Amino acid sequence: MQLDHIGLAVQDIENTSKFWSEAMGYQLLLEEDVPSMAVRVQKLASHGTTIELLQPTGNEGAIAKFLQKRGPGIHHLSFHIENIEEATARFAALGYTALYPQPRVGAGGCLVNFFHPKDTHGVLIEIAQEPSA
Ligand code: CMX
Repeated sequence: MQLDHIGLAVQDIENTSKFWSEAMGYQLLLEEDVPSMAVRVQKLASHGTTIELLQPTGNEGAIAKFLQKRGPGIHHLSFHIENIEEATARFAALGYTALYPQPRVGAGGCLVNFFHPKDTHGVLIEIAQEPSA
């Protein structure tokens, strides 16, 4: 599976983005609110590596909870897959149950699902299918 992006939970998306663009040389690809996840998202890329910044839009949701418990930092690894239904079924056959019964729409219109870090050795795994696939 190809790594699509590294998701970072951030308190201040503008300041974090400034660091990634001016110090790290990353270019802004996308900026949007994802209401289903209660986050504002920026994707920045350089040399084939994509970083996703996630700032909560309120006090609820996975990113708000993560920040309250842990503070800013690496939140998840996201992997590109061609067919999310097939991938979810393959994981299930191996004993790894996705968080959502059906994929949800994430940033950039991708269909996404997740595997709990308690099942995946401490790392939250996202699988993501491009909207056109
Ligand atoms: N990475 C590693 N460990 C994590 C974690 C993460 N991102 N989030 C939680 N944990 C750990 C906690 O540290 C805790 O461990 P301990 O029990 O040892 O203390 C345990 O998991 C449970 O933590 P929690 O705070 O009670 O978290 P929940 O189980 O309520 O929620 C999760 C965790 C994965 C189910 C939730 O974050 C979730 O639903 N995530 C999927 C959706 C999501 O992340 N959306 C954000 C936007 C994504 C996007 O748009 O790309």
